[in-house]
Amino acid sequence: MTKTALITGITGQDGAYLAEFLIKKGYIVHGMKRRSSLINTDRVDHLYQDPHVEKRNFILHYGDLSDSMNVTRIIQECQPDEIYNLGAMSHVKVSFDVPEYTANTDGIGILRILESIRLLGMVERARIYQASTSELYGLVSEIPQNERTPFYPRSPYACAKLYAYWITVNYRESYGLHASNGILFNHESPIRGETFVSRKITRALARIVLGMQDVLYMGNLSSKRDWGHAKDYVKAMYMILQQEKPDDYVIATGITTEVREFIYKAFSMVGIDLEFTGKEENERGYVAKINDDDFVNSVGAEYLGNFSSRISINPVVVEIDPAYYRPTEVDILLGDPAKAREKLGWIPEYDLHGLITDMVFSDLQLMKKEKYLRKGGYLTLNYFE
Ligand code: NDP
Ligand code: GDR
Repeated sequence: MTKTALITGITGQDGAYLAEFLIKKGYIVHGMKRRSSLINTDRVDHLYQDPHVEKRNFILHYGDLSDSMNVTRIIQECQPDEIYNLGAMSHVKVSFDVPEYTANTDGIGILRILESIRLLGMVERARIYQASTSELYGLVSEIPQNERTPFYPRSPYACAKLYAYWITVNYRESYGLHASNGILFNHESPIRGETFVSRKITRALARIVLGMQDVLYMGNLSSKRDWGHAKDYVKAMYMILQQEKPDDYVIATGITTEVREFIYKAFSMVGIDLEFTGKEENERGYVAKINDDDFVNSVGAEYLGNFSSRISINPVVVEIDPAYYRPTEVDILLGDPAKAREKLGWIPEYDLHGLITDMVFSDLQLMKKEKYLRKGGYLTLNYFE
């Protein structure tokens, strides 16, 4: 029997990887996409099928998690066996600017799905995955964090996700829904949103070595995150819904790294040794050494001369802009994935080195394309935050 899945947030990083993964498994995948003034389906363009094709296995529906009727109608139309609720205003810093919208989408969105399942009489049929987050641990009470670690959210985003976590548990316990939370720690990829820290770093690095940008402006360099690859993490989502009984799982690598160290590692991929001096707002990262062979092999011989002469005038490539600080910060996240390993058999394929390599080389390629376009007189975006 062909299974049908509905993914909210299908145009996002995880939605795109999950859709690809489920299609390979033979699923028919439906996705909720928002109407926007510019087309926002870049990440799933390779899966897109012309609506006039018969027997499509990838179908998009206009929708929004803040619209109850729309949520109910889409579920009724698709009759999904599995629902993955990935849709969210997912940027922690931005949630301080749009707290009410974040609460509505990230908190109440899943409630709309759960209630629809009851209303439509689909309790026995549909399994539900809620995209919960390590941000729930916030001001952590223990290290590492596991499924029993108490929550202490530190942002409007995390507060909204706290409601979503508990309402998912509550519907499971009250009505017997097969509803599970994946408590996923940070996961990144070459298609990560540009303003999350990992991608901001790898994009800026590519632009700096190609001579398209001078400095990377950062916020708090001392926070620590447990970073994995999104491709591994969407597999865990699927595995969670294949379990006979619904449950909640931490998905993490079990290794934590400072933001500063992430920057250092990314630059070292292209033969650049960075050193950091100064404290807090006065901290700077500068180029201490260029390993010419590594630079040439990774970036290209034609870029070395220009980069070296720029660095000889001003070697600073990382500076702090307090605008990127958050009103309340989550200092350290480190997950214990033992339960997922034992019960799901989930083991990630990528380590941090593999993740950073994937992202750095992908962004180098992307920025070379942009440079080429600019050279040809075409306009490209500046990606100001
Ligand atoms: P993205 O920000 O890349 O994607 C979010 C998706 O949600 C996009 O498709 C976006 O649409 C959609 N969306 C936003 N608002 C609404 C709305 N009101 N109604 C319907 N859809 C909406 O996030 P990720 O792919 O990284 O994350 C997926 C989920 O997992 C999110 O819920 C996130 O909070 C959670 N999470 C992510 C982690 C990570 O490290 N990536 C870790 C733990 C949890 P559009 O493209 O139009 O903006
Ligand atoms: P996070 O991811 O808040 O953990 O949420 P993000 O990459 O935004 O920040 C990670 C850490 O880096 C610090 N930081 C900066 N962050 C950004 N975005 N930009 C900067 O310039 C910068 N400088 C330092 C941050 O302060 C923070 O400590 C992500 C999202 O995907 C959530 O949706 C998800 O739930 C969690 O991961 C798990």
